[in-house]
Order: sequence, then structure tokens, then C-alpha cells
Amino acid sequence: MTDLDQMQQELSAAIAAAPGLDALDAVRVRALGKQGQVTALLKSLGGMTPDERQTAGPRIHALREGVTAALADRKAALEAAALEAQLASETLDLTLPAPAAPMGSVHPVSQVMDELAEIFADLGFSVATGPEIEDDWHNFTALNIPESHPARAMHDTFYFPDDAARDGRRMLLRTHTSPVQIRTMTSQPPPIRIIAPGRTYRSDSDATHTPMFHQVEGLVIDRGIHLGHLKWTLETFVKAYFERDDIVLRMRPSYFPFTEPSAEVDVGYTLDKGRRVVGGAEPDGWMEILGSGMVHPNVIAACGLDPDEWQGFAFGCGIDRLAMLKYGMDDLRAFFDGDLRWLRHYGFAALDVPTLSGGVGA
Ligand code: 2NM
Repeated sequence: MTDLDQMQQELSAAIAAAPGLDALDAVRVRALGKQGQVTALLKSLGGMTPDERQTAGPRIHALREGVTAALADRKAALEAAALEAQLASETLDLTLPAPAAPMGSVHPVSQVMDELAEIFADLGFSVATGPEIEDDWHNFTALNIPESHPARAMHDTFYFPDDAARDGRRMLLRTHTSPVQIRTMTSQPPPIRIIAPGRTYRSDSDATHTPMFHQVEGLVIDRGIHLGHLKWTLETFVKAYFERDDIVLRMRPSYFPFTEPSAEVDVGYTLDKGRRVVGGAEPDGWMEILGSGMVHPNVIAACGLDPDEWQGFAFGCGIDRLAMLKYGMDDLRAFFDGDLRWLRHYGFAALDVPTLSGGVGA
């Protein structure tokens, strides 16, 4: 056996026996490194005569290629074995139970908005939305509240600086969601059945008012709409929302610029250990929960419709107050504090989606 054959055999054995990647690299350095055995043979080619080189050259190169290939094979085998061992040790038990206390909850305001959408969807209403930054035409003028009208002052409006005006219209934070109804009436033909839930803003802050609050308003526009449609719709809504049939509503004549006639709607409550509970066939007292009325002909005309052909009713109420009455919170300001303890107590599980069949109160 020649020296070269013997070297080949020794290196092959060392490569095959290398127990890990570090040991294998040590063999590589011993053979192919700067001071390596194979490297030394390659260098010796320079000192040979052309004849010697003719025979030794191909054998030395073959040795180097053989060693290089054996190193690569062994390296791949060791890496595959290491991966196998890692996969075998790192198991994930997918049958383990989920954490007992999932994080996060649905805010009562979001929950009530979902309940309202579900109740009114069943009556054929869709949900409409619009910008919170409005112009004074959509928020006031189109709603029969002209420039000089005292209702403008009554709304405690947050106005933007005059240089924010667009097309000569002052910009403001909407004081109610009614501009959504205006945008719906000017962009789609009747019949219209919508509710518009969302954020509204008034410069007002005390125990029962926050500068940002939530409103839902409803609008129906069709031919031959009258007060009877309004009363039935509100009764059906309030019964579905409070989930009881013994609800009594009382309509009191009132005034809004955008409806004529207008009515404030009270719901009867009964006393349970001194606490007011919405409902009961023989009420102990009344709570105001809604404003409503027949849409003023001026509003219908401002939206480009003929008031002799189209009539409608509208209503509005505060979502935050609706939530407090149903779920028993007594401080409005806690709604917007972001206190995790309050949210854990009053929040709803993310998968508790309100449905009429399953109970909107979840
Ligand atoms: C209320 C009370 C009464 C109302 C009117 C309209 C519109 F756009 F049709 F004219 N939207 N909402 C309305 C009527 C709102 O909230 C207390």
C-alpha cells in the first residue's frame, strides 16, 4: 500500500469516527488546513520534476477531492442527527388546556353597539357611519338649525379654527350623529332604514356628562310613514334591548328643530330594594331614554327630497346611558378611564356575540 492510500484510509476512518461537528472540523484542519497533511502533499508538487508530477499530481488531487467529499457527507449526517435529536426533545403538547383567564374584554359600549345592530338588523335597518369631524352644514344647517338658531349655542360645540373652514363651511366635532342621516339622505334614494351609532362631542363635563359620548340615532324615510310606525319601532326596540315584554313607554310632546311633531320617550321603572329597574307593567316612576319625532319637512327638502312624497321618523339616544341602565354601572366617567379592574368586571368575553336567538344580553 502506498503512503497516499494509507493516508486516505486513515483520514476516512477519522472522518467516519468523528463524534460531533467540532471533532470533524479538527480532522478537516489536520488534512486540508494550512499545515495539513494533504496541503503539504499539494505543496510538494512544486518541487517535482514534470514526470513525477505527471503521475503524482492526479493521485494527490483525487485524495484531496475524496477527503473533501467525505468531510461534507459526514457533516451533513451529523447535522441531520443533531436536528433529529432536537426535534425529539422539543415536544409541544397541543392537548394542554388554554390559559384559565384569557386577557382582554369587549367594552360595554362596544357590546351595546353590537346589541343595537343585531336588534335593528332584525327590523330591516342597516348600520350607517360617517365622519366625526364635520362641517356646520351637515351638523346644523341641513337639520333645520340655521346660523342664528339658539340650538347652536345649546350644543356646546367644539369648533375648529376659522382657517380650517372648507367651502365656506366651519368645521367642528359632530355634536350628534344626525349628520350621518343627512349624508345618507343626500347619497342614496329612499326608502331608507338606518341606525347611526358612534362617537359625539360636546364641551360639557361633570358626573353625568363626558366631552366625548356615544349616541345612536335611527332614521326611516318612506312613503306614508306616521307616528304609529315610530311608536311601534321604539317599543319593539326597548323590549328587545332590555329583554322583557312588560315595558311601558310614555311619549311626551317636546321640541327639536329637526322633527315636527317631537316627543321625548320615557320608560317605566319599578323599584327593587330601592334600585330602579327598567320594566314592570305598573311603573313606580319614569326615566327619559329617547328623543324622537317625525322628520321636519325642511330637513327632507334640504336633502333634495320632496317632503310631499317622502315622510319619515327619527330618534336618538345615548349609548353610554343605555349601557348603564342595563348593566348596572353608576358612574359614567369610569367608562373612559381605561381602568383594567373596571374592564375585567364590566367587560364582555370576546366570543359573547349578541344574537337575537341566543339573547342579545349574552
Ligand atoms: C334625536 C331626537 C329626535 C334625529 C333627526 C334626524 C334627521 F336627520 F333625520 F333629521 N336624525 N336624528 C333626531 C330626532 C334625533 O335625538 C335625541
